[in-house]
Amino acid sequence: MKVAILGLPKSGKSTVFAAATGLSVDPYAPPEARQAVVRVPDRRLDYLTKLYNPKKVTEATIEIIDLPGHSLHDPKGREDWRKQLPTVRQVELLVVVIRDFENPTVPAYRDRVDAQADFETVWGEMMFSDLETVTTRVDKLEKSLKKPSPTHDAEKHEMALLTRCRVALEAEKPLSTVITAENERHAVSSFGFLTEKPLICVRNVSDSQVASAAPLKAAHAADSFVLSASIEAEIAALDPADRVAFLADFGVQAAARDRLIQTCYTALGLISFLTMGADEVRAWTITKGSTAVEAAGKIHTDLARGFIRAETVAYDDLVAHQDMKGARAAGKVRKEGKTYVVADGDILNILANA
Ligand SMILES: Nc1nc2c(ncn2[C@@H]2O[C@H](COP(=O)(O)OP(=O)(O)OP(=O)(O)O)[C@@H](O)[C@H]2O)c(=O)[nH]1
Ligand SMILES: [Mg+2]
Repeated sequence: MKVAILGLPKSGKSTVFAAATGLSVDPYAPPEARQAVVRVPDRRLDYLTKLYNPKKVTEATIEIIDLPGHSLHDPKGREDWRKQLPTVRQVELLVVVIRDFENPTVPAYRDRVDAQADFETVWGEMMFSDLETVTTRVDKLEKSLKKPSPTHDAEKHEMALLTRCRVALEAEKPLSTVITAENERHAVSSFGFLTEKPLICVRNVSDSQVASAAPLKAAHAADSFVLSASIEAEIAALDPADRVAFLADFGVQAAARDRLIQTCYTALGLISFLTMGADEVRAWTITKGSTAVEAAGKIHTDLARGFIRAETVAYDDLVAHQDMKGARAAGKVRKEGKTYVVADGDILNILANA
């Protein structure tokens, strides 16, 4: 999974990135794009590791990209925003960080702190960028449709779809409201439309506001939540054992890192299944609704091809009966076929013909 963090200048993006990745980001470094792979914390792996003492433990991972902010109110800034679009178009999910903290040493965007207006600015620019892409392509198609060509029918279809896209964007509706069918999604996937991607809106508030502030109104966001990037940065530096108490002092329940990762999973409709053995205990990411044979294919294409069955036990059942032996004795280990829909936390052992 690939995620990009974006927003206006000095909204706290790199601080959120640092908190999520555990990396330290030099506040005086020139604004630049950074990238890191984050391991997804999963308590279930800890339990399985204790049981099996495997040679290797592999968590699911998320790739996070931190982008510098640009002023969207001057031509140079908008030019720079445009330059980073190819990177943004590749990701599956956008995290927009909006500033809502007072700090006299950090200049505010347009000299005022107005979180709701800032969100609208970023969102408006996303719509505008998609409209530009759509318009450019429509103009091209208009020309080529005037001449006979072997791809005429396909182009006509594309034209109809993009015309609907243009109408929606002009009416300030995101493309996620237009592109709903799987074949449409496929047809426009190469454009990487921003307003088609799930978006998480993060309101970055001062320490004193974090317990009371409400999430921003972000109409088309998959989720909207509040954090204090400066608290998060402090937590990242603490011993894990001290984190809960530290957060409780601010009235915060969980570190935003965990919430952010969880929200990314939910927004993308992802779940994890687990595999275990003496060699490796591992978490794998799949889309909700995936079948056993699709899960097998995630591990190895050969396992999908030769699939016989999946020996399955729910993580909670395993824990309730201590180990595999206990779960088996209690009749909790099932034999499932190709079309079994895998549930979050299922432990799978795939049997396949070589
Ligand atoms: N008081 C306070 N300061 C913050 C908070 N979040 C970020 N800052 C400070 O604001 C400055 C900018 O934060 P960054 O995380 O670098 O902001 P950014 O969005 O990555 O900035 P650009 O990449 O330059 O667009 C840093 O000096 C941070 O320490 C916060 O929640 N509270
Ligand atoms: Mg930054």
